[in-house]
Amino acid sequence: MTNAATTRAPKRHDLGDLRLMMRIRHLELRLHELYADGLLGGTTHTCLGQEYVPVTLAPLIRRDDDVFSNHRGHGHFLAHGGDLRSLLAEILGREGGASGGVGGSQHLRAGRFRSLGVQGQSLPVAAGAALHHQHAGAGGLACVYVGDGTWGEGAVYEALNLAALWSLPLLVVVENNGIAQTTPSAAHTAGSIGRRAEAFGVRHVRLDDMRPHVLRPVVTPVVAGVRSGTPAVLEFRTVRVGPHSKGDDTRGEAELQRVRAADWFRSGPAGEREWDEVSDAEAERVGRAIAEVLARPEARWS
Ligand SMILES: Cc1ncc(C[n+]2csc(CCOP(=O)(O)OP(=O)(O)O)c2C)c(N)n1
Repeated sequence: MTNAATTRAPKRHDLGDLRLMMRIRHLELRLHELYADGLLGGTTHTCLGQEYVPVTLAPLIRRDDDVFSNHRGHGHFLAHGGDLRSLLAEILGREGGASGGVGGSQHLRAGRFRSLGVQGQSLPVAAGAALHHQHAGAGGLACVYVGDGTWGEGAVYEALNLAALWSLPLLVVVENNGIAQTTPSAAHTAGSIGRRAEAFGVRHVRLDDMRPHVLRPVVTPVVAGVRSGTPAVLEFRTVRVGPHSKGDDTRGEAELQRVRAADWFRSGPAGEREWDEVSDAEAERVGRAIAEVLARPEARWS
């Protein structure tokens, strides 16, 4: 198990990373407003606070890799090459959505990127995709995003077992935000994710920083190792800044204050010249996309 907390790196974000993080942030903020205004049907789970995780990994994942996302997948989708308007159209049930506008927030598809909300289901499927990549021999991998609460699903361990046994190119990305819906991790996880991975002989790296340019040099060799058959678990220690879904946040004020203080969006500006400029530009970009998508006809079942 490695603890990869680093504090000596330069402060500045890469501009491309910052733009993408801001785009995801402003999208997620607007989705809560759209829901409140009755313009978003069904449900949605935002990744507020966690945007930097897929942004860190994005340049390391190839278009021919398989990416499996979960219920909190908007940031994953955008970071792994999904289009903003097709995401919005899917969430808002309009024409041109990533899954025809009838799947909604949890059913996104772009190339070899797919999301589904059933916890734990994706790990065995990702292990199967990793087996395919192993057979194909082109250095591809399967990357799967899960939350800490999902480690309560037995399928996680079946997949880890086979990944280790067969040396599968499987990258498990854990966004450990310390809570599963309303249950704090301490109330649902005995031991630790690191020790559980270790029990199968699967490499585990814990990541405490929240800046892509600091994290990327740490995860790059791990991803390269996965491509050559050393499966790995990357555990990002992160925060869920928003509610679980729409208005369902049961955390007390003290905990919410701790979480907000750790949010990259609030704690970032020191030494970042372009922060406000990039934030405003991305907010505007998201606003334009929403206006355009809302003007489209509703998606139809065919
Ligand atoms: C098999 C299954 N059981 C229950 C749910 C309902 N559910 C959706 S998200 C969630 C909590 C997930 O927690 P975690 O894995 O920590 O991810 P987070 O929401 O914190 O990102 C639950 C219980 C589900 N989607 N799938």
